[in-house]
Amino acid sequence: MTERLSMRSLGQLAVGVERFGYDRAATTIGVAHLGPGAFHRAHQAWFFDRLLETDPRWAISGIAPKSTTLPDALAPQDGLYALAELEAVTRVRVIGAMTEVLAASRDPAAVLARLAAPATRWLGLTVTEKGYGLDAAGDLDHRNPDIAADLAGRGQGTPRSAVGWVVAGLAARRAAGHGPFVVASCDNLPANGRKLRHAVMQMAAERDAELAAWIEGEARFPSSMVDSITPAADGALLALVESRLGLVDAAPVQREGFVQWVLEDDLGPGAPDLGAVGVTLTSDVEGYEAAKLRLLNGAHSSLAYLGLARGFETVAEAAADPELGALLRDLMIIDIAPAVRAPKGMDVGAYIEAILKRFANPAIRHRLIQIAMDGSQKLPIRLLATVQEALDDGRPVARLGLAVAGWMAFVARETAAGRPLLDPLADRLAATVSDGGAAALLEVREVFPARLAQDARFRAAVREGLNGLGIVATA
Ligand code: CS2
Repeated sequence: MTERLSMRSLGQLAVGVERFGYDRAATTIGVAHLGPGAFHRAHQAWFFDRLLETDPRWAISGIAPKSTTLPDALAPQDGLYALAELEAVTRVRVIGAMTEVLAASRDPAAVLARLAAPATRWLGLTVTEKGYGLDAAGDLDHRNPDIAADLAGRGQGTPRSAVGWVVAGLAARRAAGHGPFVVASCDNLPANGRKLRHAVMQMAAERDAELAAWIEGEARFPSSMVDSITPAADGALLALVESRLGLVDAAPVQREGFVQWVLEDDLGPGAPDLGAVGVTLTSDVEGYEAAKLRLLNGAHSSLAYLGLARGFETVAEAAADPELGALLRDLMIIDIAPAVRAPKGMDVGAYIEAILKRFANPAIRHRLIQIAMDGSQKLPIRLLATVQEALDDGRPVARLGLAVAGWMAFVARETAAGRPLLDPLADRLAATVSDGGAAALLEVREVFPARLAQDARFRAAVREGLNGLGIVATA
């Protein structure tokens, strides 16, 4: 029986497996992270693992806001896990940075103590677009049950939302006489730091005006752009890692070799020196965000829905299809790129070619259905803003309309097949297509603002797109 990866079995690691070189026992936890899922553990934790080689203050406490699955998987492993970088040559590294994993639903007091600890100087979040509980205007969505409960609770009881935990942590720090931690959103939202700050201020103001004033004056919420294609773990990864380590890892992660973190250069004194481990610190995060969210993520979502409609399973398969590949290239170069205010010095053409090469990576099995989830949250950010700007500029939107129609057809197809939609608006979307067909989704205002939905040029492009996908649409 192969032994489990842990600090005790680390000495049995197979020869040639990369691992952290620092003395883990000499580190202290300086980072708390809400949402320690695959992306955090493959991306930010990899940077902090490298920083720990020279600065022991930045070990991570992973805080699972709702589930106990990951804490239970990592506890027997002392928080250790393997990261596989899948390229022509696959590299595997044991990451030691996560020295604590907490389940907020099981031990809220431990979570609050960690957030309030003087040594905790950084609170990261990867809770996905839906995890912030914001409405289309970027305000706290009072219809979100976790947000509503935390607003009503006014700080009493255990937080239920990510924003609630940020406020509770800051309140505890203020009460203890400590300064705030840096609050670093690492999700695919434009101006993620500003959006999170706004949400935290709204919730804090409901709780205590003086707390809100303190947060406003003292706390920093840098925006960031994060990028690395990180497919969900699968059986192949578990087998690969066991064969490489010679040990069993119940919670490995995998990603491509490319990894980028662009962080707003507003971290304040005492922050981790992330620039020393390859993080780009800049005042122009917005340009990097626009390029990545609209070009990479916009292309990803378009490929997911149009690829699934053609029966493809992975990004590489769909991108290799001659017709889809040509459409994707034109969509990026002709339709999306003109709407992207890229950062100074970025060669957008080269950036697009690099993305297409990354999509074609044969070592990565990135399932389209993973990208297709949460479309109601992703589409406005990744495609609809680009559509509106194209319409305002008088540019054609046929391909963009087809991509949007791809999502609508996906919702209709999954609903007709009785397969559950993974989307915070799942019930609403299923009911809408059941009553009015795919085209009726244009009336879902949480996704399609009225100005866009009522634009005849956009409606025609979507209608054409649906017809091209075999869905007769007259609306
Ligand atoms: C993907 C992203 O699942 C998805 O929605 O588009 O996770 C994508 O892989 C990352 O943003 C790449 O950095």
